[in-house]
Amino acid sequence: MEQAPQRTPEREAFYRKIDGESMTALWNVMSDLITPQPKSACRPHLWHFDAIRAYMLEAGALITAKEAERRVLILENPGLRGQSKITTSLYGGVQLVMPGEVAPAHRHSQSALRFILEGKGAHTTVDGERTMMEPGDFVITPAMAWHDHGNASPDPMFWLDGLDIPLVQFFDASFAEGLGKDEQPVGRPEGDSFARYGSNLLPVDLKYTAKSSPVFNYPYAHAREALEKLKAHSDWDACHGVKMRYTNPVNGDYAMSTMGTFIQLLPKGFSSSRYRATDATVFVPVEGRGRSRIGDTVFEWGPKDIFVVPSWHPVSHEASEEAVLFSYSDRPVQEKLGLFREDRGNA
Ligand code: 1HN
Repeated sequence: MEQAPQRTPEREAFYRKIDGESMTALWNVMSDLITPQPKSACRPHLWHFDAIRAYMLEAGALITAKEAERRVLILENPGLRGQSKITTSLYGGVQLVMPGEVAPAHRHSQSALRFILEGKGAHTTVDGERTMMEPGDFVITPAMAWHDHGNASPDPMFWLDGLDIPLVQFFDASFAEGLGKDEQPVGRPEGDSFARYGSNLLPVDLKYTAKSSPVFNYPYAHAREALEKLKAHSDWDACHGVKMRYTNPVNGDYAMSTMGTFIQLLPKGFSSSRYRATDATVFVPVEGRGRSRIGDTVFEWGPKDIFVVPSWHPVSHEASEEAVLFSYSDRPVQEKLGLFREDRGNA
């Protein structure tokens, strides 16, 4: 794209005149609109879990989950402060539910994922079915599904919330309502969805049209077992190690329509090839330690830390111990719109 044309007194006078009519000249802004490569305010950033955890416990003493509705500290990308965004298109936050607390039932058009960081024995109820949550579990709250959380365990429970809030905001399509009580009625036994849809079986006459997977808890134990088997083959991907995406068993699509979710294993000592893609990605190491280079920035990470790789920034990972990383991005949306692009170097 060409740079903006020179400004002359005649042109300036013209711009002022049309400015009053809510018009502006494309030729002055075109090169900012149509950039040769993605140009984002989103920055690489890492939050250490220890720091998040300490602040969350402080928040735990300041406000109840009930009063807050959701006791969450938003992870705001430093390049996007004040916008409640972890990347340009997605939201991230860490939620704390203390023993005995409930986060009351509500629903909204934003879809949410939970990735459990610490604690065991808290539950979430989604559209009438309850599931217990454990570290490493990936749990879905689909758009407009009633959901409430509770913690009957003796320990605080922490998880990462990923939502498509900025996407819904972009489309001006937000709807939300409260149920008016803490907990929704439970209508199905625990484990019903998993038995029905998550066992490599489907109900024989299933006609399923919802956008989100009918499985809403993808237990870590299952994903971990798969990675453990696959790592032995050593046909590791040069950019990703052993990387899998969570799927909707009905159609093989992503588990959620607006957010792609992934789990990958980096073998001990593995050093990945440089990779870049248009989907800015939020990573959460679950096990192991390592470092990631994002452009000129290097992050050292361990379990439960959270870091962001912005769109089109080259990233490479090194695992000093065998590591497992969960991640999420807007890749399904970009793929559906024909916008997704990746660059594997020559790997
Ligand atoms: C929400 O419903 C939850 O249900 C968490 O746990 C975070 C952030 C913004 C809007 C709704 C939850 C949220 C949220």
